[in-house]
Amino acid sequence: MTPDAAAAPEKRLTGAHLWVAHVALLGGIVTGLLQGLEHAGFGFPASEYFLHTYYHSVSVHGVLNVLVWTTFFICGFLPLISARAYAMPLVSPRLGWLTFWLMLAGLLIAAVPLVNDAATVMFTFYAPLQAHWAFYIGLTLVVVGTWLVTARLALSQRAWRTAHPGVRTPLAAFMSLVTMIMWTIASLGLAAEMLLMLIPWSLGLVRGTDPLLARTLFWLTGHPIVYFWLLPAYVSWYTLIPRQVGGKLFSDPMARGSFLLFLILSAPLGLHHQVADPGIHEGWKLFQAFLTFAVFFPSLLTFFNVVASLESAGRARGATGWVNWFFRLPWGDPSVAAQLLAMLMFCAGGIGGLINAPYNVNLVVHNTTYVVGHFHTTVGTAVTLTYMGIAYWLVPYLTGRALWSRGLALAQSWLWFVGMLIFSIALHQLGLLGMPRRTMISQAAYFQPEWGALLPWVGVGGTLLFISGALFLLNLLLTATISRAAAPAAPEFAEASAAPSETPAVLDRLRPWVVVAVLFIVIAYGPTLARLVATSRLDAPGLRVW
Ligand code: HAS
Ligand code: CU
Repeated sequence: MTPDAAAAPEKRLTGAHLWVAHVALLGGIVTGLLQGLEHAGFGFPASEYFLHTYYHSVSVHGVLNVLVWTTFFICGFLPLISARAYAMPLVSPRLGWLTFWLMLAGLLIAAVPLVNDAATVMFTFYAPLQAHWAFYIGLTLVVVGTWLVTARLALSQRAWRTAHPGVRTPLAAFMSLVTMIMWTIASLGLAAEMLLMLIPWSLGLVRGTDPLLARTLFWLTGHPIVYFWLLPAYVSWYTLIPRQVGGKLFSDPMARGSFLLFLILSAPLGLHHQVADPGIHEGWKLFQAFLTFAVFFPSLLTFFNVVASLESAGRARGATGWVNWFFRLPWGDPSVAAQLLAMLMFCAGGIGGLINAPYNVNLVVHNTTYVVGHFHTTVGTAVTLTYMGIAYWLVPYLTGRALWSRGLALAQSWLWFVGMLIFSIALHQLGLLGMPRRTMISQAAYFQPEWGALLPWVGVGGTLLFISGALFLLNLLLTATISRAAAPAAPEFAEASAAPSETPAVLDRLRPWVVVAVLFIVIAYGPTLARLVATSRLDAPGLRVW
């Protein structure tokens, strides 16, 4: 069967996910614009009909962008790409649709309090800030939906293996499954926090809660969630981009190895978000700081493998120097250009992450806008701009209509890159000058004069990002509605120079790695969680400070 025929039954389902994702992104860029302008000194247009306060806006912005845009894009993209990779339809389209409706229902349930200013608790929903129970229940349903996506991909892999004994799982399908399994294991922390703590507490069934225990369970999931966002981008960088630029993937075994390292190393290091929290032993914080440097390694493997793939393509296009291969790549293709720019930004964003991680440096940057700068270069660009680049072939593929304007798409990608450079450099610098994150800064009594010169740039960058995001959405909307030309073929998967058959069998198995992943979590978190549970008084009342 051809990949196109195999993926045909998946197209409408993927399209449904993309609609939700892109509507969320629209809300995300509007709130982002208003927040950027607030920092630039324009005030915040609070209103009882729309966004009640600045903090209401930040909560909506975070939830829509990092929880909804990402999750719905991923749950639409990975199944489709898996069906294409297997050249076999996935099992049970009915389960796929059931999952989608469950996730959508969860999203709508959570959206009611969020929009009505009853869940102004940011996307991290730290207790003892207390949201309406519907917010927690709705988000939990979305997470349960993602587990069903994992189940469907796992069942499909089993069906494929039965039909193809002894053959290595196609790389893109393998990576998609590893991503979902990693996320499913990691999300157990969040599930425990929701089901055992936040939901009963917000319903008034228990007297109080424990902020430290809740935060620790949150970050057990909250760190690996960043790799849940990143790995689908890596799927594209490894399995599609080398072909899109006219080359080959450098190494299939190394690519699988990198994903397996993410499977075992993503979760046991969430304490690097809690360096400043009291009540957790320094020894465990240090241990998890070391693991944070360990999970840098699979990204290094990715850097090496993807650069080698791009370089061979550039050389095949006639480049001879040390760096000019990079400029010989097909920069005129918006899907490629967006993703190359995303990779470039990730070089800086990833290094920023390594700066956040050490204990003493974290004390300088924690809770400042430095962290905001970091995550806009990572999830806000490495991930988001890659998803945009994917959408530039995916939406035409789903609708059968060519992209409305390639020129606009190219301009949009560059505008995002430049806007983000301005925006994130300003935020990094402001953070080093001690400016707090998540603050309506124009109202801060402690406003520092040295912030004044940098703040307008936050507004300039935010405005460029808004324009870029709006052009992206407009281009897709016009593609889906009025574009007349027929869509070109979807990109095929890249061949690998080191072929899948050379991959050791152990790099194509999952069970042993899942066991190791769980073991690492138990080692890194067991003692801390056991002590927190044993000493928890569960007596903090819910607060509504807004
Ligand atoms: Fe992070 C906080 C550490 C990666 C997202 N991070 C956050 C928050 C978010 C986030 C959302 O240790 C804020 C959460 C909140 O609200 O409080 N982060 C790291 C480290 C990495 C890292 C060590 N983060 C990410 C990714 C994210 C993300 C990825 C989203 C997708 N982060 C932290 C820490 C904090 C933190 C602390 C807490 C701060 C605090 O105090 O609150 C690393 O995994 C990054 C390794 C990656 C690299 C880049 C490799 C480059 C590649 C590009 C290939 C390029 C090519 C082209 C092929 C070092 C793979 C090249 C071409 C040429 C010509 C050169
Ligand atoms: Cu982290």
